[in-house]
Amino acid sequence: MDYAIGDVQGCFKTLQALLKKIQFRLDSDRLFFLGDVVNRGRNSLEVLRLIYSNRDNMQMVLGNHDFHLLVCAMTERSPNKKDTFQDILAASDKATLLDYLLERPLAIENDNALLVHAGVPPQWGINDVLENSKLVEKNLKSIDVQNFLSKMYSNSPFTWHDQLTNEEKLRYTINALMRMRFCKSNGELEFTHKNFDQPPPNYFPWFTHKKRQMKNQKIFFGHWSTLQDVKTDNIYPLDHGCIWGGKLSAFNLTKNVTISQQSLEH
Ligand SMILES: [Mn+2]
Repeated sequence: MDYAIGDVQGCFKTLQALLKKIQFRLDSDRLFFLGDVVNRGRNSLEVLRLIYSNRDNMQMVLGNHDFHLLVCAMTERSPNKKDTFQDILAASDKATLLDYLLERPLAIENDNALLVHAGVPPQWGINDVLENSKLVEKNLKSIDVQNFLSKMYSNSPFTWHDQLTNEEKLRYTINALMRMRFCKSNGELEFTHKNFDQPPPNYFPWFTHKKRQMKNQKIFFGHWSTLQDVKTDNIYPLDHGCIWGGKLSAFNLTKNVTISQQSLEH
């Protein structure tokens, strides 16, 4: 069986309970983590070690928290007060784990489903997603990765257009795929609002735009824990707020059912 799993955010205890609940088998099952496997929770190191040690059966896309960890570990930026990944920064296997994260993709295409952390801007089709992700992934694997990471931490550009510099295109790709919630129909981003029911004026949740390119393809994503009962075709939000006392969920991609575990972190 294949499963997509929402934002773990260091909730190792709940993750273990969820894997028990789905009767996860290393010899026959595969897990696809939707990013933000670390930070905010108590056991980021254990979660990342588990995924790394089972890397033949477990895959993940990068989320904004995973990316933030890389930036804090490899540039002059310091963790902020809410960050809880100091266990990774102090670990004896830190280099191995960070190298593993640097090699992760921003998007995974699996059997006509796309797995991504935050979403896909309305103006992009599958090829735009994969091609632009590849450019970011190439930089993450390059020898100049520290310099690259130090330039990627910014909200701009908010809109995509062909005249952007390569650096701007890389930043837009990272922000769209890892951080987006609301946007305009042309893909103009916004990072302040989080509540589904209170969109900023003239912005809408990225998956509700009528002319969205990827309407006919399933998209599994995390990042937006306040999404409740979304009834949009082909849209599968799987961050069910484990870190906030909600649930950690696994979607069985073979049987099309969601299995959830109540958070054990509080
Ligand atoms: Mn996120």
